[in-house]
Amino acid sequence: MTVLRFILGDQLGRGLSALRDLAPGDVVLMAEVADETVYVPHHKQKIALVLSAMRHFAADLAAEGIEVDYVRLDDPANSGSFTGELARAVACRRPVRVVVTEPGEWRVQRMIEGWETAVGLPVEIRPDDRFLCSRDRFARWAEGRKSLRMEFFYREMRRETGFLMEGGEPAGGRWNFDAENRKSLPAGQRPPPRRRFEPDAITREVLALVAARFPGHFGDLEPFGWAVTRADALEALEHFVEACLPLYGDYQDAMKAGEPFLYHAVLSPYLNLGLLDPGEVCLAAETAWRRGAAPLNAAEGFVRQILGWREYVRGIYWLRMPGYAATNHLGAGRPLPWFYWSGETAMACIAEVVAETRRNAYAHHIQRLMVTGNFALLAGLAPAEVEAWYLAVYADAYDWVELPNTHGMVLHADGGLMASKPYAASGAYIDRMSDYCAGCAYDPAVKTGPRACPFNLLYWNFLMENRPKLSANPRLAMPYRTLDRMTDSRRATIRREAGAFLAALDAGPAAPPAGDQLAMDFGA
Ligand code: FAD
Ligand code: DLZ
Ligand code: SF4
Repeated sequence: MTVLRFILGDQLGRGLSALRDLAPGDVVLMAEVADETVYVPHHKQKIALVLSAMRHFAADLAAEGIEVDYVRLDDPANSGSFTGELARAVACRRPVRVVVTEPGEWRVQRMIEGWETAVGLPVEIRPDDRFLCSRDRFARWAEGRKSLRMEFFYREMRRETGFLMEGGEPAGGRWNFDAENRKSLPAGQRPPPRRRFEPDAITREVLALVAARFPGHFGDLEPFGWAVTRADALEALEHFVEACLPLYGDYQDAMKAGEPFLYHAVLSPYLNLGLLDPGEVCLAAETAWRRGAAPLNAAEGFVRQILGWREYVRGIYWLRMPGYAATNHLGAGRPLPWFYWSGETAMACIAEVVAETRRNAYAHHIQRLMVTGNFALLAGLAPAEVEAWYLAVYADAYDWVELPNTHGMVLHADGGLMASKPYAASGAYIDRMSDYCAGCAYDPAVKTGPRACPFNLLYWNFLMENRPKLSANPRLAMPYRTLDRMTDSRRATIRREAGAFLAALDAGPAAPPAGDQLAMDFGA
């Protein structure tokens, strides 16, 4: 009476719903499949991280005496797809039924819904309860609300979970300490070095596989220092809480050339793979605050990201998919410029963020939102192309979390479901929060002319171009008033220069040179 339990690559927790009630004779199936490695040209470190973490998790299960069918990417019999591997395992093991945990992507959910027909067996899809808010709970919260603002969801989650609550009230008497969390990093302040994990024999084998099989994918494969086991991910959490959390809040929005991690957690890949649990991570931050090892603005700022934003974006994804991805409120359609992959641009901020992304498969939130994201919004880049880029280049990228952040928060393509106004900003914001501008060919203080920061030109151009859709937004009243105070000739100059910049962008490479491996991965 074998039950086949199919565990996907981002479901690597022993408490996973599909692993509960495991009985003798049951078989766990895990499969490295070509389809999952190429549906976008994932960063090489991301593929290595997923495959190595899968292999370590499978080894841990086997060490417990659990029967594991593990299919490697280079197995000659590997069919290359989840459905194909399930069919092979069913033919070989002859189970009575299949158990899975709901996946993190709509694309895979659709696939799983076809499995009963594909293999002729009952397929039980269990809820993924590794989140603090279930899909149903979020739908109940959203029901009947005109506006789905994260802030209100977050407060309800604080009350419900009790994190950072005291006697039914938020600790410190406030729900939100964001106003204290916008400092720029003082010159000379050096954030602590990050904990890196030396690749073991399993990881080294995976690194060789990835180097041989995905040479044209984006990103540097080595040095590779990610944790690939729960034990190491817990060590990374401990290091963050001790060394970084105390200043996490203060410098949450800061950016500094050469300091890609600052005081951020760098834990999202582990949370998303299932190596860490969001509840234990929030608890670690709360405990640090309660024992006086971190201030409240830091602990609250951190808990808000996980209990608030992370749960909220997942809720939005499952509430609104599949239609969500197809909206394009601002009608944006410009192809993604090639410099998103190459980093070859005179805009120092973008060059820096792309270079760090290539090196680390990581950029922190403000870099994603206010540099590459802000540019994509202002330049009217096509949502689907921007989303494919974000899904490919970061080690933590999965559709359920990447899509709402990009489509909703960055590109305003959902018409304001997630964010009450577009996160559009001129060069002054980037200059205030970073040191990027000091090394740039452009000047953030210059508004027009050859030295004008493109973010300045594009910001005002964006407001003019989207006036019919945005000018009634009360949160944009001030910039529209400023725009209206400009002379006609100034507005015309901005339109002309922004138009020339965008025309040059369109004339530049949008795709890699012919014959380039990345071009082949894109089917170009
Ligand atoms: P910290 O800043 O230290 O935050 C702590 C944790 O909070 C993170 O580990 C993460 O789990 C969670 N978190 C913080 N902000 C968000 C958010 N907006 N949405 C969801 N969780 C959040 N995050 C992903 O995990 N995967 C993605 O594919 C992803 N794509 C993004 C795309 C864009 C355009 C933007 C603007 C943000 C995206 N984020 C994504 C959210 C956020 O940028 C990352 O979670 C964060 O940078 C991860 O680094 P960290 O662990 O150092 O985070
Ligand atoms: C991201 C990824 C990659 C690169 N490779 C695999 C794989 O070979 N096998 C697997 O089970 N999962 C992989 N994943 C993660 C899946 O893409 C992820 O589980 C689904 O997209 C559902 O979120
Ligand atoms: Fe970026 Fe403009 Fe600053 Fe250059 S001047 S780094 S383009 S914000």
